[in-house]
Amino acid sequence: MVKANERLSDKNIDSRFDLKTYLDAQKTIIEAALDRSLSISKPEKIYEAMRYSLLAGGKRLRPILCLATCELMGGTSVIALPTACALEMIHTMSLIHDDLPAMDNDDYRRGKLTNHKVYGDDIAILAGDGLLAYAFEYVATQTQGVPPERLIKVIIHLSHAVGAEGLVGGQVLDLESEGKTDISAETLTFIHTHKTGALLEACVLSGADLAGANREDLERLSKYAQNIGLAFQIIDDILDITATVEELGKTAGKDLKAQKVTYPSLWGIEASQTQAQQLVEGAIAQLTVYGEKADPLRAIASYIVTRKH
Ligand code: GRG
Repeated sequence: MVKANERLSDKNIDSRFDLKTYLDAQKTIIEAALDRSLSISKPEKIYEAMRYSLLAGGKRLRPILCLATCELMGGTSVIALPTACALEMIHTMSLIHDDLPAMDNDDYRRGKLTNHKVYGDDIAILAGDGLLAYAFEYVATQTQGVPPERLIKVIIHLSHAVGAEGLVGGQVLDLESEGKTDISAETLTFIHTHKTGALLEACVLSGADLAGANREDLERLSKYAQNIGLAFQIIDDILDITATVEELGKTAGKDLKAQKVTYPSLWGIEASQTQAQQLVEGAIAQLTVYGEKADPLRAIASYIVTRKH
């Protein structure tokens, strides 16, 4: 077990937990579940556009977090799988809309042409809308063996993460900040806790609530999620500078080109890396009480700062 004050390194996680094997196995389960979740119906074009982005790959970090937290809290992956898929549907819709010309305007995502480049802006908007609506339907209709009051909690977590207190609010402030050079670290953190952190927190809390977690567990897991959410975004900003197009599967160096204020532009790359590391250590400290059972969540936190894409 990693002690709260123990310095985090790849080595001490890898020595007792094979993260790659774990992530590969979870990804296989999630890819198959996503493929089953949405079949082609009429009108074919919209289903094809929805499936194009939903099945385009990606790390599947959000569903993996949901399954891992549910299991940590004594639940099974079976009860969490529909919610895990719904979280990936919501994440995918946010990527489709983010890539649109009216938003971040990108041609590539997950190593493929963006949805609007293949299907046009109109269908891409509707594909995102379709995925968003379907995510909620999917949770409500496909979850089995969970009391309805727990499902309502999940719906609240998902809707909170989507709305003005989550993705939408973060995106609005991000758009408003474009071209401004006087963005403070506080504003930047507001953007990212909403745009990135809220959905990651919803993954963890939904998984926990499906398993019937108590208030103390939810508080610990919430802090864990907030820390990894911010660390995730700091690393995202660093990778935008240091990683290649091939590694990222999307345009690299975009922030610099757009003269966007980011964590590395405020603090420098090294200080940003240190900050992300400290956040992950703080996240891992929340897991101490769970012993080795929490190794998957520890390893996921460690992966967030060591990832290359
Ligand atoms: C939710 C109604 C509604 C609208 C969406 C466009 C928008 C509003 C919000 C933007 C949200 C966004 C794109 C945030 C960035 C989050 C982020 C860091 C994405 C990259 O996540 P990864 O690295 O991607 O996990 P993969 O491809 O691995 O899944």
